[in-house]
Amino acid sequence: MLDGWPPPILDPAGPDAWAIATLAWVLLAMAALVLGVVLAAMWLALSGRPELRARLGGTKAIWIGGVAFPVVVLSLLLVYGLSLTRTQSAPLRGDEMRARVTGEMWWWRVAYLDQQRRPVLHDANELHIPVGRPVVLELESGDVIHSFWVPRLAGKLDMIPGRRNIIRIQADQPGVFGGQCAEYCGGPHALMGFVVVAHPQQRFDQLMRSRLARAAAASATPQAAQGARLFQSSGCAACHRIAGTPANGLAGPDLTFVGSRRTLGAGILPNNRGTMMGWIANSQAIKPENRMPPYTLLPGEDISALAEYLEAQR
Ligand code: HEC
Ligand SMILES: [Cu+2]
Repeated sequence: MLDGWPPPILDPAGPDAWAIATLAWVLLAMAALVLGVVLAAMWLALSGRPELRARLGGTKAIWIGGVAFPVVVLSLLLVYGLSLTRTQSAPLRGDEMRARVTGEMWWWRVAYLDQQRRPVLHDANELHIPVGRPVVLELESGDVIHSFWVPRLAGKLDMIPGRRNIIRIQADQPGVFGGQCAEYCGGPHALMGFVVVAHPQQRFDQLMRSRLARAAAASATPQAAQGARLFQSSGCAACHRIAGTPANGLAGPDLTFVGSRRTLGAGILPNNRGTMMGWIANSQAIKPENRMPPYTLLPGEDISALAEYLEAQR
């Protein structure tokens, strides 16, 4: 089973997700209570004593039960709901960690931003964050409307072409949190998953430092030289970028750190040598209609060399 996917929706691990889950339970409890009152009134109306039934049909009962009761209950719930979700519209502090996530058919482009909001590190389908700190995400779309949703960390927010929406997520414990595109975007939309990994601050800083260094250096993996050559000659490099190599395609996910990703195919497969080979050989059989062509004509040893090369990209 994949860590965190499909994501549970009522198991919050951060403040905004907690507010939403609490509100969901309170609304459910109130709805159940009102249903109970209505059923009891119905039962009395059908089989109560005659004078009670007469009173239930009177004008006063209608004003109280049909107008005053719903107005009071719904107003209280509205005020409670707004107070509970107040933090979600609180102003930003300005020093939060920032990243940009762009919805693509049917995967996610990820860029880590510096304090001036310039991209410093590119990745895909996976986001690393520090525990206990709010993280501001700039949500954009490269094609159609998608919706970003990591239910254990925050609510959902649409990614709209030509717009930049801001969502805040926060994890209060280390862990792996699954996400899912929540707006139908065609084809394999249901297979458009996402992964957020929350690390203790120190571990997170260490990871970012090593990734920044890796992104700046030329990649040197001699044992996979064959794979590196095939990556160019088979056309992979036209769609995929690997920092420090001539591969700089942008049509598909950045593969600079693909070997360390928890998943392949945007959150849907565990990442290992076998799934990597299967994906390269025929991703269409795994995720029908996705935008990577099948490579069923490549010999097995080439697929294997490519997989070895890519698993070493970390
Ligand atoms: C026409 C563009 C294109 C070409 C050519 C292409 N890919 Fe892809 N590739 C994609 C797209 C788009 C995705 C994302 C698919 C999805 O998840 O919807 C992808 C996904 C992947 C992934 C999974 C990445 C992840 O994090 O989920 C790997 C690995 C990969 N490609 C390797 C290769 C290799 C190796 C080759 C060459 C043999 C190749 N690709 C050729 C477009 C391409
Ligand atoms: Cu979608």
